[in-house]
Amino acid sequence: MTNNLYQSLLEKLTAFHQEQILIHWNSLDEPQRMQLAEQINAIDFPQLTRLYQNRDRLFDAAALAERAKEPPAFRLECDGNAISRQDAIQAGKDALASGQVAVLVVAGGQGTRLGFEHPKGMFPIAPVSGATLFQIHFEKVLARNRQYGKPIPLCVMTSPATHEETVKYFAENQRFGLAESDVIVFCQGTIPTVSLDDGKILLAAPDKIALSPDGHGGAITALKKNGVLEKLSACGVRRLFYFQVDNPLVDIANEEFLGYHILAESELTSQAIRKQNPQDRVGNIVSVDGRLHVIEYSDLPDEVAERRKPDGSLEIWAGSIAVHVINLDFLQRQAENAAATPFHVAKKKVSYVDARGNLVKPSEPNAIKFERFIFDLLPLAQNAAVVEVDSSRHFAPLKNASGSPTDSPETVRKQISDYFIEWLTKSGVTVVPDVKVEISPLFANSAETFAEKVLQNGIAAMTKDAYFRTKDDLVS
Ligand code: UD2
Repeated sequence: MTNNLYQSLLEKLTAFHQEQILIHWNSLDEPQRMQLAEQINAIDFPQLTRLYQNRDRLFDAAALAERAKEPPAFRLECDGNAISRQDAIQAGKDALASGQVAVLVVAGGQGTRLGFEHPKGMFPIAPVSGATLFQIHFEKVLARNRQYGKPIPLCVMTSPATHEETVKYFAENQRFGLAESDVIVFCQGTIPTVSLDDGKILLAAPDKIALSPDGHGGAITALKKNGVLEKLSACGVRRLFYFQVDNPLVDIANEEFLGYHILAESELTSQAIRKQNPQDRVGNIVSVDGRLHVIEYSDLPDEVAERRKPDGSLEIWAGSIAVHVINLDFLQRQAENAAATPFHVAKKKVSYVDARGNLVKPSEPNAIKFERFIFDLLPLAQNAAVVEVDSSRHFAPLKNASGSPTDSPETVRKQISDYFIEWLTKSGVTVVPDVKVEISPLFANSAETFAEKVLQNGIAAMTKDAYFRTKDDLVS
């Protein structure tokens, strides 16, 4: 029986020059052989072969960059926007009040740079309470949910590396108050990791293929495959608010942002921050021949990044912070079009088991991981739009380990605290230096609601660290 299995697998693999996968077959027991066979049968070999053969021309960022112009956008300091701020806010409120909005957070990444052994969303980041990224996001959704009296489904995309622990964490914490039916956790797909030199699929163990998540663009197929699009559509959802797990300052389901998207009749709208420096580590939203694209910071040539307008400001100013609103019907269409978004190549150091069964830990990049990016949907979207937001109020990405000068736990905590101190000072409260402040979204989810509460309770100064979660906390 397993001899037949071996023969049929060998035949399949030989056709694609991947027979090395079976090199340890004789030393495997029955269950291990079955596991390996299952993994082999799940691989799209023609696709993988095509990807490796075309690895140098899958995505031509240089050609895009040459023709890149600044994108049209709803700017922060501009009276000439085609849609007024008030109209946008009203349209966003209407969409939330009629239950048209769901939320998607991508949480499949492993936080390697952060040096954290668990799913990144479990990292304790709040400056006073120590709440995790997940808790902060869940409470923001719950706060919107209460504000509009409508459930806002929260979809969480995990990867095989983060799925089980994430599911367990949500259950242990009763989903931070969200109803079970409103939290949809689904796992993204994977793709084999291949050797940089010859495209051979690497083995993570004698009975295991080295697989890596297929990028956040994998959300498009995973949402469909797991029945999430269908489920959301059946609940009347029409727009998906998308963000990354590592940004605790994201203003989830912000009304104004949703409203611009709706009134501009856009299928995909992205938030942008004004870049401070040409080399800022964010994607660059650009316009090429009338379509929007994102060019990663690592792919934008310096001479393009440094181009200036006559007033001295950067021409390629729009930094993507990976916050988007995407129409559900647009996603449905793209999910049916397997070739909708291109794959990108990431050259990485990947440990593997060699022909003798030894684990090799390379010191130089030895492997290719193929990934899809959600923002490659931009050029396909009708009326794609860009909305500028203030970086200090919307973006505090947690990327690097403690002690790093930027995007580290310490810098992110300070940014969160500074953000809330601004709410206090705007409300007329004096905050003494070095005090840390945190405001739970369940207490107030905007500076305006916070100011109302301060007014009602009369509070003059903050002299020690404060965490506002219930009205009893409004005592200085
Ligand atoms: C991302 C963006 C960059 C900028 C920046 C803002 C890309 C390629 N670049 O850079 O343009 O917007 O974020 O912070 O996206 N993820 C998955 N599955 C995967 C891969 C990633 O869920 O297979 C999630 C991951 O959990 C994280 C997010 O996607 O929430 C971004 O991944 P990253 O940290 O690798 O991206 P980064 O920081 O290079």
